Amino acid sequence: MLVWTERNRGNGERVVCYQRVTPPPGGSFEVPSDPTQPCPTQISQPTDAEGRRLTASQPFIFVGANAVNVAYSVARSVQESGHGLADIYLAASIDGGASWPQPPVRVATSLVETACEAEPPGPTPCTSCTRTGLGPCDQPGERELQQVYLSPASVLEVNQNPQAWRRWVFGMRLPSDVLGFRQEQGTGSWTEVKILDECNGIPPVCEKTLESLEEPKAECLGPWFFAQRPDATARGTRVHLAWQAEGTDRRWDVFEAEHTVFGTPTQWACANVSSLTDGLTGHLPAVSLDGNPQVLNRLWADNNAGIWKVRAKKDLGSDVSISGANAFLPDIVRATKATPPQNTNVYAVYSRVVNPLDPVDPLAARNYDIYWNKSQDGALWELEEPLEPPYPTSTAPSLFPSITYDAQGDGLWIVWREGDGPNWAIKGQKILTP
Ligand SMILES: [Ca+2]
Ligand SMILES: [Ca+2]
Repeated sequence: MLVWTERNRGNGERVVCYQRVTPPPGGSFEVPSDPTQPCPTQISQPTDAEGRRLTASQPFIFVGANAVNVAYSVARSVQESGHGLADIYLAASIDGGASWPQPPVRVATSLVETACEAEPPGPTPCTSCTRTGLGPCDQPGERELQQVYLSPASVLEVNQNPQAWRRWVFGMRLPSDVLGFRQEQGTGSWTEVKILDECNGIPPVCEKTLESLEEPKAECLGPWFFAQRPDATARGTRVHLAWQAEGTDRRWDVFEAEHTVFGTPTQWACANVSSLTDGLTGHLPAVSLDGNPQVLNRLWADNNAGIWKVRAKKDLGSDVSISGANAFLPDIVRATKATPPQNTNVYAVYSRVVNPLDPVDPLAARNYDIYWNKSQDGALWELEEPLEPPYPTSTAPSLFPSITYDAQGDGLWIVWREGDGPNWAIKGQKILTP
């Protein structure tokens, strides 16, 4: 199953697209860069309940036994007022992604003018700043309450005894909240959990502006601030979330939070994954919670020794580089093959710059290729391998790789974005048939 963001050439808005691919026997497929239809299946909706145009991005897909969740970020079109705000939506399928009968639901809401807050610093204390109903915030000392939700992720938590489940959608509320929204089985409502408040206390006060992303203030450092690029994984009632935020060394660093007991959904344990004091950047985390017994594997990209590499850390072990130089954008999967012989390897995929001589912005349009690596235990890794031809010789940037097993559990697939210029294709290639 694929999700991606596509720009509608008619009106310029972005939409979240979905396609269920039946892997062809040839071992590769392509979603071309210029499809006749903008989307095989459009997940996101073009307008909100009030008829305003929307633009959608940042899709995250979770695939369970029959449950498929697609969480994504939605902002108002720049053609509409209030386009600096953003919400989180969730589309859910219960038949393995074959149909999406219900419209997506808004999990985290900022796009309603129903509340006002005190204008800081506020010449007079605000005693009644919350309103119900639409209307401008026209009282002295008031301004419209603005909340921006970004970077969604989603999983399903399943309890065996008694049998029960809940949906989780994770999201970041600028500048300082790492949130979980939970929906219990049989209910339609969503309850917010402030994950970091459960384990690190209340964040320091920090001016909440998008501009702070450029130049964070001294008090805007730590696991709360400007959190983004999450990945989430779940097995049973063990739910694991990782993200990047401003470390105390004023670099991106990787943080994580884990919840394990179904009956206490507000209880999370938090930790940092990359070093907060080494002066180095650690970012772009990917996590997998699989195997029997369960193993937690993490990947991220960091510039240890001045060279960008992908690092791996298993459970409580130490971290290790697993890639060649100039590697970014990792993804990870542990084999979940259903039929014997059981394959318990863990696989990593990432993009690497092919010709790194020009030390420019690493995410600029240069030639990246896709590499992958595997480990039997998640601690010791083998030598990386490029994709089979023709992709090692493609001169276009090959970026944003994902890795997964197919539904039969016997084929390992890498899917990535391929192409120069404004139009990109999505490519898929099988690398392994155990
Ligand atoms: Ca660091
Ligand atoms: Ca390439």
